[in-house]
Parts: sequence; C-alpha cells; structure tokens
Amino acid sequence: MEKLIITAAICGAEVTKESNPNIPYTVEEIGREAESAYKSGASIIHLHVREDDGTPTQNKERFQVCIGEIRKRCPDVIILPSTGGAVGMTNEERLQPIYLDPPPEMATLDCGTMNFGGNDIFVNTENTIIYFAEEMNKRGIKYELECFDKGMVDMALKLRNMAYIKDPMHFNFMLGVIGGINASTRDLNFLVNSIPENSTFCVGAIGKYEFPMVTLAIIMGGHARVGFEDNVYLSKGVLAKSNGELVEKAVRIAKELGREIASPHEARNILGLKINE
Ligand code: KMH
Ligand code: ZN
Repeated sequence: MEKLIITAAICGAEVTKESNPNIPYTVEEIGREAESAYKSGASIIHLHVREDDGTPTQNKERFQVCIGEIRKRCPDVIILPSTGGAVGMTNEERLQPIYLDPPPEMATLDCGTMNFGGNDIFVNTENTIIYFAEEMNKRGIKYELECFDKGMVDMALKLRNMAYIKDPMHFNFMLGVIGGINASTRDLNFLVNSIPENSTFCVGAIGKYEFPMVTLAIIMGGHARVGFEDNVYLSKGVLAKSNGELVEKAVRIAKELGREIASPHEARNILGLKINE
C-alpha cells in the first residue's frame, strides 16, 4: 500500500484556547505547533491563521509571516492554506492566501454550502467553487477538495466533467461536522466508492471520531488528517499538549497496521506536486 500522508490541521478558525490552551494564535505559536506536527511525521500542514487575540483572519500578510515562521522550522513541509477561512467571510477575503508570492503548492477548495452549527451557514455556491478553482488553476495550485457531505463529492465530479476541476483529484472527507455527513464506516465507504480510481483521499473527523475514522482511512489506503482544528483530545478526557501528540498517535496506529509514513518528498510524489529540489 502507498505510504501514509499525514496532514496536521494545527489551528482552524473556530476552536479557542478555552477548549485547549495549546491552540496556536500568535506567529510563534503557529510555528511551534507546525514544527511539533512535522517532527512527529506530518508532511502537510493545513493552515488557518489568527490575530494574536485568536480572531480568525485570511489576511495575506499574516499568512506570509506565519508561512515564513513555519518554513524556518520545517523547510520541506507542504503548506496547504485554507480558502474556507471562517463562516461569514467574503470570497475575496477567503482567497487571499492563494495570491501569495510564491503561491502555495496546495489550498483547500470547499465543494458545497452547509449548515455549520447554530445559525451559521458555510456558503460555497457553485459559482464560488468554479471561481476559486479557476483562480487556483491559473496559479498551478493543487486543490484539496473539502467534502463535508456526499453532495459535495458529486459537485466536485460535476465540475471535473465541466473541466473546471483538474485530475488527479485529491479529496479530504471531513466527517462528523453537524450539518454534514456522519462519521461512520458506512458513510466513509459510500464516499470512497464514489470517487474516480486515479484520485487520492484523506480522512478527518470531528472530536471523538477523529482516530476511529483515521484508522479506517489507514486500512482503506487513504490518507489521514488530525489536529486541533478537528479535535483537542488525545484520548477521552485527556487534552493533547500539542498537534505533535495527535500526529504521533496517528503514526503509532499506522505502524501497528503496517503502513509506513510518507515524508514531504514522498507526499509530493503521491499527490503529483512539482518537486523543486
Ligand atoms: N472554518 C470552516 C468554516 C477549509 O479550511 O477550507 C471552513 C474550513 C474549511 O475550515
Ligand atoms: Zn480548515
């Protein structure tokens, strides 16, 4: 089986230090969390950034500074900025990190609109998805197709048929978000059986579902996402001290199951990214 790519979603836009004091806000904290994940075996950092007070932002300069800090500590890691940002942001706000120079190798492309808790709606209309995809195509950025539900997979496939979304497709199935698909074996199977053969997929899940779903992904030949964005606990009632601890746990599970861990270089090969070495 292909080596396992581990993505660390180190920060997110919603979770706060009230849930876990180790959630990174400052540039230094973001660097520290990226480094701990990388040293533990993550080859991709899924990046949201914050103001020092924890407010989520898509500000380009803030991304630039945070990416600089991560690069100092993890020279070869793949950095995958969010274009989802936080609920309520405009499209232009959300897209800022793709206009960095040089552009990021990868970025998220959210594939549909959904309820996002309480009164929140995470809006991604068909036209928004096309617009984001085309902006990323122009810059040679590989999208990670964020699918929180089966309809989002179908939307991505439809846009692929219309040539807006390019092959090979790389999906991230986010399971267990209220408003999206459940974190269950049945539903993960449904998603995996819906994607083209030449595509790759990663699995992340919210809270207590993170490690059971990641374990399934490891067994099924998919890739794994862990991190504070999705889950702040190492085990029941035990807060993780760092993203590195969550990555270490995924590595332990993978090794027990006989799956080796991909380096950033190997991850680039698996995902078809350009190698600049
Ligand atoms: N924060 C969510 C509203 C992404 O990174 O593209 C969107 C999100 C997905 O986290
Ligand atoms: Zn995200």
